[in-house]
Amino acid sequence: MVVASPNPRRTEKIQAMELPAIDLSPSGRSAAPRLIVEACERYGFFKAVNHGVPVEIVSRMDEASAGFFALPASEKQRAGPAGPFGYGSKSIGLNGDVGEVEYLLLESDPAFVSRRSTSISDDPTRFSAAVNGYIEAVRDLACDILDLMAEGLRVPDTSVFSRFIRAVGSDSVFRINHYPRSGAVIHGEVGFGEHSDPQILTVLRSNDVGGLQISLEDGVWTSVPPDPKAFWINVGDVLQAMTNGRFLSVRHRALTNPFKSRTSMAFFGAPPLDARIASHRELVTPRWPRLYKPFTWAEYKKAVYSLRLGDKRLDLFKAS
Ligand code: GA4
Repeated sequence: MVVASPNPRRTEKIQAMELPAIDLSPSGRSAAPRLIVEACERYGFFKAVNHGVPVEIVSRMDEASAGFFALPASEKQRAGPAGPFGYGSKSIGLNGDVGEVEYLLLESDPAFVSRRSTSISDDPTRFSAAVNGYIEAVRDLACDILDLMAEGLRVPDTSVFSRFIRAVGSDSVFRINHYPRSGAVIHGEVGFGEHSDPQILTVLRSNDVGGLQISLEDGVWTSVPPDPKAFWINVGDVLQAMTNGRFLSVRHRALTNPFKSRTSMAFFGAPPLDARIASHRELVTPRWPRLYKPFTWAEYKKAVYSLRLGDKRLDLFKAS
């Protein structure tokens, strides 16, 4: 199907596709490792259902973010400009990328959240309790899923991936995005442009407004239906490198909705800065040789912030 694109001068294909939903409840658990591996090899993306994150934790976070974005612009700006942390509006990253979005980007460490909350909310204790509670829950979910991935890949030590996120000094970050409705413009506009996530794993949730799209092929987009009760999980660049290219760091973007505003929140699980990232030895074979040179997360992050949003930065680390 060819549909109106956010850029009216460019024709893009939007295809409908059933995306995998993986049941993490005790009864779905035995099939989960295999299904997760299949999904990550094919799409680098899947929906986690029956994930066990309590609804109160999620609704407390929804309230906290709605309260912040409803503030007058001058009050929100007290928490900005994002460089890269804090409140940002339209400007993304440090190199001139823009989108129809406003956001809060926060370090995931509870001490940082508490300190920063004083410029974000009149009730900083409540705000930081909501954020810290949410981060703790989604970090646990990310680690649980990473352990299932290792099991599915038949890596004997199932905490090989999750230990980076659990480590003291993990550089994980948390982002809350608010995409205002596009108003007078009938088609959606680009809220957050095409990119892959640099980290290990992203745990994403949104309100009941669509806008997220993933791309498995250049110029072909699949719209991801909203489901506020579920979490969308996507593979990041570092996990693509650690799995020696078996898992795909999926390219995605977010469009605004003409009629409703969209809120999404994402936990980006990352290693500590000095962690050394290399393809896991079980996944390097004579038939599937090493694809990437080893690097530290600090080196990778430097590349991330020196390039533009849509750049394919993992290419810089290809083994020769
Ligand atoms: C994309 C994923 C996360 O939102 C993020 C983003 C980061 C930022 O907003 O500061 C980046 C972007 C993201 C990738 C390329 C660089 C860095 C903006 C940008 C242009 C927090 C992240 O880690 O990488």
